[in-house]
Amino acid sequence: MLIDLIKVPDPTSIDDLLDEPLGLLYLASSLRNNGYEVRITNLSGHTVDSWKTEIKKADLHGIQLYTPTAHIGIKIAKFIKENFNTPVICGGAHPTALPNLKELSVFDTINVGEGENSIVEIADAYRDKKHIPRIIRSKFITDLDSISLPARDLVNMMSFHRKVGGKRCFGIVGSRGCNYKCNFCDRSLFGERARFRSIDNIVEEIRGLISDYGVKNFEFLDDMWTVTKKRLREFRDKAKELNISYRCNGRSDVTNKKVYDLVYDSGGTMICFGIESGSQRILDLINKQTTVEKNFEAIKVAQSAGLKVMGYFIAGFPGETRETIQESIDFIKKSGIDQAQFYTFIPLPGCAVYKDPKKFGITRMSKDYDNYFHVTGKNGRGGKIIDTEYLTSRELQEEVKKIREFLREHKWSGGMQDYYEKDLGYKTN
Ligand code: B12
Repeated sequence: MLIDLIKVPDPTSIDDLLDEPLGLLYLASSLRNNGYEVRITNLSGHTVDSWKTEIKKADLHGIQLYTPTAHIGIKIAKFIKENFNTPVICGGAHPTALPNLKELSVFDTINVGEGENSIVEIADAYRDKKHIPRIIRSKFITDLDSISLPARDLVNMMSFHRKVGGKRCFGIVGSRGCNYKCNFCDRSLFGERARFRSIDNIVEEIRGLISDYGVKNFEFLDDMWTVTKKRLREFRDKAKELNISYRCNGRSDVTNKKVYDLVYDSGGTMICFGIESGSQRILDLINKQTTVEKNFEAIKVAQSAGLKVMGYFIAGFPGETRETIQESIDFIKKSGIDQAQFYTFIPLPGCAVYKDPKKFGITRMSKDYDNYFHVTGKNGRGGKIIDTEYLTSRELQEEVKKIREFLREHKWSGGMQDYYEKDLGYKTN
């Protein structure tokens, strides 16, 4: 039985061809281990309609849906139904947050949650012509080492071009879930408590990537890489002989020079903090559980350990004013951070703001999910979803222009991603 897993194109992205579709490759691996033949149809880079010639018949089609591009995934599902009349299932962050959405009626089965186990159950049911519920809620996989490594051999890995520090880099997910409760984040997919892969399991993946592709530069995509020193120490000891470099995410509230030394000593070259804002009021509204001071300190301490520091910022979280946006810009200027990325706030389904917009002072919230993209790049489109008591979406767009101007003019020391340089004309030292 042939199963076709489809990566939906993302025209909202500045560069849709940076990363392999890791979630689908995890599913593919699991299906293959259970005797299924799998094809990945990667539609990245296609314009909204040019994908049609790429879709070929299979016994079962599976589509991953993110909120801003779900409408394209739905179109693809309708195309498959009209042309082949074969079963189409979906999963991913969007249906996990909103499984009962009317627009999803084209799908025969909807998977809620992580899919490595449930997709096999679903495929078995289709193969054996057995009834299954339309919505399948999968349980969190407690032992992440039991999941087989992503089937990267099904795609041309060298066609993806994410670079960190000027070198090609592959993504690795070291843990799933997050223990924090930021009000902008939807945690329905991986849950509210982090689950960790063993260091041996991660090192095994890295060894495979080095021997298959010769790539020695990585990016840990998960939120919790730096939260325990014990794991970092073990990773440092076990990864030493591999001579790798990597970028990872960190948290300023657990700042401790030892943590950053361990990151550096295990090959870390850059750490990314969710700084979010230069205003304490906004950090508190987000429930970030850290302070502006700690953010400053974390940047300095990480830099003193030899790491470059990147900060993710949000513009337009409810409560934001022109003044607080200026505080974020001032923060960047004062902190000496090496790189920064700004995202306009989007109340992604499932996050606390989406669930109770009034509580956060939202006066209008669009449910036009096609416009739920939050990339500040690509000519500053995105982020026009809410008006608040403090800032309208029109005012936010004016501020975005200022932010883009600032990002272009500021002298960065971190070596920007090529696509940002192209989009914004960033200056690097
Ligand atoms: C890393 C990451 C990225 C990387 C992805 C790297 C990669 N190689 O895939 C990059 C930077 C490219 C990225 C981009 C975007 N991201 Co992102 N990303 C994440 C992050 C941090 C981790 C995701 C992860 O671990 N993936 C690993 C695999 C294992 O998980 P997965 O892909 O979701 O797949 C699993 C399940 O979803 C399910 N599944 C998925 N598809 C299907 C299909 C079927 C048929 C079935 C049965 C199951 C199933 O099974 C998979 C295996 O368990 C999460 C936040 C978080 N910490 O979880 C946000 C997150 C997923 N991203 C998000 C968003 C919004 C985006 C963008 C849409 C941003 C934008 N343009 O506005 C783009 C979409 C890109 C695209 N592919 O179209 C949101 C999604 C919310 C939503 N409702 O859509 C999240 C949840 C962040 C958040 N909390 O707000 N992202």
